[in-house]
Amino acid sequence: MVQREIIKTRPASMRGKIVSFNRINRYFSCAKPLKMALSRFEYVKKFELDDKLVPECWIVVRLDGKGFSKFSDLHNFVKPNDKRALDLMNHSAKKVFKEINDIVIAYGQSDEYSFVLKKSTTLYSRRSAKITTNIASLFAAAYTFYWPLFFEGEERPKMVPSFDARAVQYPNDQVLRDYLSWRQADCHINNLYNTTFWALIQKGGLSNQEAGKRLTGTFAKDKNEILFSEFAMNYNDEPDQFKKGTILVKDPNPEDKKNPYLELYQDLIGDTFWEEHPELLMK
Ligand SMILES: Nc1nc2c(ncn2[C@@H]2O[C@H](COP(=O)(O)OP(=O)(O)O)[C@@H](O)[C@H]2O)c(=O)[nH]1
Ligand SMILES: [Mg+2]
Repeated sequence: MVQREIIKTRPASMRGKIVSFNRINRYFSCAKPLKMALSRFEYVKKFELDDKLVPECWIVVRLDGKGFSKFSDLHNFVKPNDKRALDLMNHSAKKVFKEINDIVIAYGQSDEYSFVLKKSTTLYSRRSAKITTNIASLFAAAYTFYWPLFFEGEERPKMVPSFDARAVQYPNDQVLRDYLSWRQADCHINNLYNTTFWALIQKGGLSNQEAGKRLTGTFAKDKNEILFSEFAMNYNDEPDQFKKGTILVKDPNPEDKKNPYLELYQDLIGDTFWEEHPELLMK
């Protein structure tokens, strides 16, 4: 249809000849036919859904490694925690932090990371898909790019890692704090379970199935007791990075200008952390 309109008005020198569409466009200096084509097709934009996040809410983007059970096995991650993998997650998160000014705080554990954007952010006009895809792709690219820094002697991972991401809106400070507390509680529960599970296997000689069975129906105090009485392990002595996950915030007075972040492994469920960083919730 568009082509026919153009052909009708093309110059005598081109009439009756098979002339490339490009050449016709060039003759008309591109402007007119392209514009016509644009307006003819532009209606397709109406099929796009508006996914703008509402104003004045905290935005949390949580990404999660896809198929990381398999990914961690393939790369022989230390069980239950591989410090190299966790540090690589933190390093990749810092890259995201650096690129996106409006991130206030981030929290990571296992194969997941949450990024909190300030309430007033206008990043991508608050369009959910734009924000989540940008953060997830940046993170995945950084994870691959920085792999050799953490996995010595390896140029890159053996398979391409990927992360899914979602954006969730939290309408006030309390819900935001509860969200972060939820992720940290998840870290604690999983880590206590995994630490006991792998102690039963690696030190106690149980099979995976036997260890799983042994832990069925146990509470936190039972797992602490198994670790203490059977393996002389005090769960409290496990590294804070494993027990608490990683909190990332900007360092107001960085010693190293290239690394202007504080990597904290501390409790964020209680009030202390928030009292020490009152500026975070003012954003
Ligand atoms: N060995 C090991 N595995 C890890 C570590 N961090 C994450 N993982 C693996 O990643 C998985 C993350 O859980 P989840 O997202 O539910 O599993 P996914 O759907 O396979 O990505 C865990 O179950 C572990 O198998 C680590 O430090 N060491
Ligand atoms: Mg995962």
